[in-house]
Amino acid sequence: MSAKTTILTLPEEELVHPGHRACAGCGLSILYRFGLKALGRDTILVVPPSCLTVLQGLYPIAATQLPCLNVTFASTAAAATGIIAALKVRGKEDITVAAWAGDGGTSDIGIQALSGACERGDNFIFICYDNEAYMNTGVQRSGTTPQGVITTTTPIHGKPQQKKDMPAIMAAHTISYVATGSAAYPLDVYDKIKKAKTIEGPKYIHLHTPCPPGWGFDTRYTVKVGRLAVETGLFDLYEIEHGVFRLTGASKKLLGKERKPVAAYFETQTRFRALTRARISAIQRQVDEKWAGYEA
Ligand SMILES: Cc1ncc(C[n+]2csc(CCOP(=O)(O)OP(=O)(O)O)c2C)c(N)n1
Ligand code: SF4
Ligand SMILES: [Mg+2]
Repeated sequence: MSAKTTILTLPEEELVHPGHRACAGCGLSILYRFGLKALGRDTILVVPPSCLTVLQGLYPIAATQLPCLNVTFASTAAAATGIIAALKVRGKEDITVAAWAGDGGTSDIGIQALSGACERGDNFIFICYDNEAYMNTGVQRSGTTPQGVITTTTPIHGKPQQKKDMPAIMAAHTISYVATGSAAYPLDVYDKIKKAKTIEGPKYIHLHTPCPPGWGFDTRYTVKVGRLAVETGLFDLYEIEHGVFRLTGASKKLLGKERKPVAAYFETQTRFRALTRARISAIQRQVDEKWAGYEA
């Protein structure tokens, strides 16, 4: 891979304006800024209903500089397919088509169109920002909400089910590039999106984006919370390139080292308040087993 981008080599041009409408401390807003820098001006965006539609606002006072189609939840990837076809007819295949959808719009409502586009091999980048609930409508649980999390639809004991493993589902489509990233490591995300642009066919990037009001932490701790998810081994940074899995960045550095206990992450957020000691121990065991697999 080419040299890693640093804050000194990051392009200065801003494609997201400072006056956007996301909450203070929004993890998505960090990665949208870095992500659009990586995608560049020759990009058409496709966005379903989500906090991102709020962040952007509507033309002519949108907070971003790129053309964007706001589409229905279920049709994000299908709309991207249509744009790719139209660009082909016009001989403009050098334009990048990038879908940005929330976890609800990706793992629940948009999954069939995404699966179809990937099975067809359409040339686009699908980016899921995972704030682990339906935040825009008031914190309802989604397929990627972790087990035990309190949401407005799992208000007493927390969500009983496990978090849906979207990157693994996308890797099962045998697409050429699947990667994960975190708002705590935006330069890593920048490099992964840049790399995705060079690969033909469908690319899927899954981003962990802490959300202060939905997760219950102070707006100044977004990066700290995002880092803890990685340092405890709960959310891992990796790439699956042409079927080959490798840990990257901060997760790769954890190999052979002692990870922080998962409880250190849970303590930072009120959404985990229903977790009992027994449940935390069970989650710690699951994480340890996953990492034993990585070490092996
Ligand atoms: C078919 C349909 N159902 C419900 C809604 C209402 N709705 C708008 S945004 C949203 C939440 C989206 O959640 P997610 O995709 O995780 O994005 P986030 O809001 O968390 O950024 C919902 C349910 C809608 N617009 N369309
Ligand atoms: S609710 Fe969460 S994801 Fe949505 S704009 Fe606010 S901080 Fe960002
Ligand atoms: Mg969400």
